[in-house]
Amino acid sequence: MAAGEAQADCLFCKIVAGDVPATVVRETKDFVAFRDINPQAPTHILVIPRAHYPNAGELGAAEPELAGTLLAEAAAVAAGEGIDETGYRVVFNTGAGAGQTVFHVHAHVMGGRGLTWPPG
Ligand code: D5M
Repeated sequence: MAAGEAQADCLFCKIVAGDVPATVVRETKDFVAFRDINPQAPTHILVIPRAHYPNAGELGAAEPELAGTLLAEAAAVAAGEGIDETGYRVVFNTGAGAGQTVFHVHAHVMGGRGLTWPPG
């Protein structure tokens, strides 16, 4: 398998392909942002690269420029949702032990309520 190639068994690759429906809020040549199906905050959006990388570390190692642009996309989504002024959180769960359940890198962009620290 070539790095970045779509995976037949990947849920988020299916969303990128349009084979699984999602509530898309923003799309660019390289990224898709859609509402999380199980929101943990009033605003909870997932930002994914169209290319398949299993997690943030692997994306950063293989495509550092794309990884950097993902942060800009997260900020653009937060601004589009109007949560940039009040504060928001960008999370990359990495590994099952940290709660990652979908192994296609995704930034959780969450806001719209006060967020406490540390997270669970
Ligand atoms: O985050 C994976 C996230 O993906 C989790 O918050 C639920 C969300 N999810 C799962 N299936 C869907 C679909 N079909 N649409 C939108 N959101 C979805 P993780 O960090 O891997 O636990």
